[in-house]
Amino acid sequence: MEGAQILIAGVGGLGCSWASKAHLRVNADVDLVLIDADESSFELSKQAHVIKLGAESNANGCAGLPPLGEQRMRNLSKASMMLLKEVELVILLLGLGGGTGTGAGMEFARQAKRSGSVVITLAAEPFESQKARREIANEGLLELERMSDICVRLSLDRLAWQARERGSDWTMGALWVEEFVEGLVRTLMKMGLINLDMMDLKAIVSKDGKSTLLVAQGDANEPDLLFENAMRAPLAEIDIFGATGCLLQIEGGLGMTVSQVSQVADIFTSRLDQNAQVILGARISEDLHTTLRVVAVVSGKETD
Ligand SMILES: Nc1nc2c(ncn2[C@@H]2O[C@H](COP(=O)(O)OP(=O)(O)OP(=O)(O)O)[C@@H](O)[C@H]2O)c(=O)[nH]1
Ligand SMILES: [Mg+2]
Repeated sequence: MEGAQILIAGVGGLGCSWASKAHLRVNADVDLVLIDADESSFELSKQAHVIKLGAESNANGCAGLPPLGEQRMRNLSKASMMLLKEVELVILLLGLGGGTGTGAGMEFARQAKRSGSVVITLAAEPFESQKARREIANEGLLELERMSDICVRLSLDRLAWQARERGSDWTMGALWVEEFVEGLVRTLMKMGLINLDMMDLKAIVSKDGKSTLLVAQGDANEPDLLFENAMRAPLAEIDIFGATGCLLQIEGGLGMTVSQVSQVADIFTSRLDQNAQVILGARISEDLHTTLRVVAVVSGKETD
């Protein structure tokens, strides 16, 4: 896979904010689209394609009404299908609980699938205390999961809590999302030492059951810590036990050894089903020095 066509898509207020920040880290390599009814979201990036939902600019967005967001997105399917034409992978970022992210986000995922893309969605769940928003979120989530090859649910409570621990801007918790998207894009963009490509990704995500994603970075000599880091991600649920498929990409500096790669691979696959299909890739990136970066796409989990 020489340069897969990847599109980062942000939908709604939080989605656009996350997507534009994540895109700054990889902007030479991938496209960005911002989708919102609220034009102020488009000021976040100069490089973005924009899709404006609804006729007039409206700071209320889609007013907390997912069906309105969905309808407006459907009306613009011509524009989005044009944009999606050559795209192989969509990384979709949104916050559930409002009208735009929930409604238009789900419809955009549907359009992306229809045009043949693999869709990886990062969906933030509203804070526990936001009861009304959580109800809206739950309504939209099922369909969003159905439309995505992988739907990773982020817990805003966990995200805010961890961001606070790291002393970063907890209001958005964007740092973790930026790192996650960067790891994912860098992994899926280029060819590895062992060749992984979009077909491998499709083979893994097409398994029955749920899929999730782990991304971690850490010292090459501390594989246990690396795994712990991955498990500490602010996901709404992390359960890889018994999964039947795993695509594991390990990236390290020039000094990365075969034994480091196999130790990390052992740890990340030890909880999978013993007959799991594991596709392993490894790549050297000079800028990583003694750090390893691991991206694991885990699929075929039992649905609950
Ligand atoms: N951490 C954090 N979460 C936010 C912030 N703004 C919104 N959210 C969360 O993200 C969810 C979606 O909010 P938005 O992205 O603003 O909603 P939208 O998709 O634009 O929807 P409408 O404006 O109703 O059309 C909400 O349920 C909030 O819980 C923020 O600044 N920080
Ligand atoms: Mg909004």
